[in-house]
Amino acid sequence: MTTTIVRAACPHDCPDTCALLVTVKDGVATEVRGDPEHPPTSGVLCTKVSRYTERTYHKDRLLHPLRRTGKKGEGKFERISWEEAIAEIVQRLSSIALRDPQAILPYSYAGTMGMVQGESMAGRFFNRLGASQLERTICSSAGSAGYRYTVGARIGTDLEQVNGAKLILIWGGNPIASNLHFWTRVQAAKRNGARLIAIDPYRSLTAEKCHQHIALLPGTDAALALGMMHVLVAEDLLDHDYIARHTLGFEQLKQRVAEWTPQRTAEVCGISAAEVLELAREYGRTALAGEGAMIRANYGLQRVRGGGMASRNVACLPALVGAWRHASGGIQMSTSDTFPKDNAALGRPDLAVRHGAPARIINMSTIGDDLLKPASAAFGPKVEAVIVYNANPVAVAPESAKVVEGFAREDLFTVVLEHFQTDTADYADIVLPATTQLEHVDVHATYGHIYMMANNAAIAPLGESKPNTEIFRLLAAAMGFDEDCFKDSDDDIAAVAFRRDHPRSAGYDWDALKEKGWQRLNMPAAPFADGGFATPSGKCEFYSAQMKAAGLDPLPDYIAPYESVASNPQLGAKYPLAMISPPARNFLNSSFVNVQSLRDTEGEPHLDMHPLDAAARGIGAEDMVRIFNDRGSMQARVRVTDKARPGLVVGLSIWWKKFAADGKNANEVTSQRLTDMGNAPTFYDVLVQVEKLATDEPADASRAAAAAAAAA
Ligand SMILES: Nc1nc2c(c(=O)[nH]1)N[C@H]1C(S)=C(S)[C@@H](COP(=O)(O)OP(=O)(O)OC[C@H]3O[C@@H](n4cnc5c(=O)[nH]c(N)nc54)[C@H](O)[C@@H]3O)O[C@H]1N2
Ligand SMILES: Nc1nc2c(c(=O)[nH]1)N[C@H]1C(S)=C(S)[C@@H](COP(=O)(O)OP(=O)(O)OC[C@H]3O[C@@H](n4cnc5c(=O)[nH]c(N)nc54)[C@H](O)[C@@H]3O)O[C@H]1N2
Ligand code: SF4
Ligand SMILES: [Mo]
Repeated sequence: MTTTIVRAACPHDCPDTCALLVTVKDGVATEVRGDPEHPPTSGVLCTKVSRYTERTYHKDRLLHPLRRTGKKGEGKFERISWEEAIAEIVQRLSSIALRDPQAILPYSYAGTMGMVQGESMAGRFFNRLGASQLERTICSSAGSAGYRYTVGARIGTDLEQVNGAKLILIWGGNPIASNLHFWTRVQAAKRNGARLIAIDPYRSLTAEKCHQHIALLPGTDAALALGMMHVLVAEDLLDHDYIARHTLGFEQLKQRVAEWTPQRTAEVCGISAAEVLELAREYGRTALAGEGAMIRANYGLQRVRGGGMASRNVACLPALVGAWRHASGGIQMSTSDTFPKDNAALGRPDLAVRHGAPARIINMSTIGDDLLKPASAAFGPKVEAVIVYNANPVAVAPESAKVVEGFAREDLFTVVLEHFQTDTADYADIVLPATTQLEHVDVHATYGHIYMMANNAAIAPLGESKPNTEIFRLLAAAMGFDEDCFKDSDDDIAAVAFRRDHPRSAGYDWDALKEKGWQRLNMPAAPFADGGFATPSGKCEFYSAQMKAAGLDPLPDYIAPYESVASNPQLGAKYPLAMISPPARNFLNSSFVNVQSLRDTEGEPHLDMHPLDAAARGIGAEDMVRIFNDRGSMQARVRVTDKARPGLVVGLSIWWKKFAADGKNANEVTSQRLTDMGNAPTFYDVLVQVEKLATDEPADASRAAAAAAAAA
């Protein structure tokens, strides 16, 4: 028996991008562990990925290509060969491309965050084809836009410095579930005397363990930051030297925040004026005392109408109090832009230029509407084909009824590259089996730490599955694309992923990275201790000329949600409860929902509801309820709990629809309206009503039972 240990990287859409050690015995992966030597990972994995072999060797893994035999959505398929699959896809795509290649749309996100299995060969293929471009907005583009206007690039506090903080604001994030290795460091900081404050409408697992929890109304974070700035200015809790040397627009900011008294802020946020005052004082005093005052701003505050502005306002705070001076201060929203990726070499956007005008752009967050649009001068051609990889839009995209209607179109040709028969794969014409991270090569940047990460293939592909790259290589060859880049191996691609000529990744060497598994970027401990922001002015921009040019308010502002009782009383009268659907701990977006042990831990779709709201509707503990608005409805089992503040309901997500009693999930009620900047979705900007189901029987129990039996 031969046993080897292979160095790998977790592929999932999680800021931690852990370094993995995979034990392989006679060609079979038997264990996945965290690398004890990699500082961010420190030998620890989350529950999901420590069970990775369960997912890889799952009996439902797709192992050969399939062609649909039933109706769209029914999930009936027959086995076909790779030759048949490629020939059929190429025949369909070629005939559409003859008319207009822009009628073909790639749809992908971060099922794997690997740069090789992501937009490298796939990007080259769609660029060369002249297909529509996908605007990838579903997660972080609102916050990214707001942060970039202010700080210049998504660069922030180093994860490895968190231990030294004295005050940590966990703002719109639940790291125990979704950023575990940050939480480990928060615990270390707490042991050293740090105070932890969670800012979250919901008493999440994390908020429960902080010293203080500020339960503001969803979508009001921008106001809270304005109120804090008001107090910092009014009480002169300011780092005048840092402001003078490293910021732009302080005088205008001062005028703007004058109107945001603690009282007004408290009213908008649904909290007390004392909470606003104390938060600002504690933050300002800690930073001015030269101690680490850190903000971990996460995704919870971005998924509302004013999500970009909220992220911007929060990103202004560290510069006002000079918190950037301390390596354990500052703010981390994402570390993505720290990585000098070579996207031009990876996806070859230059190949698209041969078609003259740039291709039409479709926003992934409005896929529901866009699949239903007829051809028009403004829109361009009707979408006739969608190629889905690394994504599960039927479960994760907003306003699901529309998304389903779009994917159910008989005249739409859909190909899905997947590990499993997901809700989206049920609508495919052709399903292609993809390899998992244990079976292919990849290289990773991250969004929560600053190490480049390598993934070696640990085992051979299962069944007839192939890496995404290989699938696009086959398609390119069959389409007759003869550029050399379509012959690159996965190692060739990984070798050009980072720029060798950039100081942060100078001398990047794929062979060395593969052997070691990880390599820290060259970065100072405190990125903006002495200014040097990546904005046009080189300063932290309280006033942003770029925002003005984009038609936005150049100063921090508050943009109320589309849907809240205060901002839209008419809608609020009909649908008085705000609903959010943040990640469940044991799933990763919709990945892992089909892993039995993890689904057993989550149980079934739940809705957390405050006792007052439940009583007002005659809803008792554990009743089945229907959650609805004008867009749709879903069922869930209630948990009556004061974790949800009054007026708020919380449905942890993202369930596969086919595992729910009624075949639905939280995206039935979410909308396709976009954020103020970044064109991102507003998943947490939703009003609903909730009613008890007439009987305790789910509407379609047979469906859930059948799905459970099929998965068992
Ligand atoms: N286990 C697990 N880990 C994950 C994921 C997963 O699905 N499961 N998903 C991954 C992905 S794709 C992402 S983008 C990240 C997300 O990472 P996080 O942003 O940390 O996501 P959550 O853990 O849901 O934390 C969001 C918190 O924001 C709160 N919230 C909702 N609305 C508001 C609001 O208006 N204001 C404020 N202040 N808070 C609000 C929610 O109650 C929730 O507790 O996590 C990644 N990691
Ligand atoms: N209601 C609600 N909706 C949300 C959110 C929310 O909080 N609430 N969060 C949003 C966010 S932050 C995000 S990022 C999106 C996430 O949306 P997606 O990026 O679509 O994430 P997943 O649902 O995990 O689906 C990824 C799929 O990719 C597949 N996959 C993984 N690796 C590979 C591979 O190597 N090759 C191929 N071909 N397939 C692979 C997996 O099997 C999985 O089915 O969802 C969004 N939707
Ligand atoms: S999902 Fe996140 S915490 Fe879990 S192993 Fe992957 S990177 Fe680490
Ligand atoms: Mo995300």
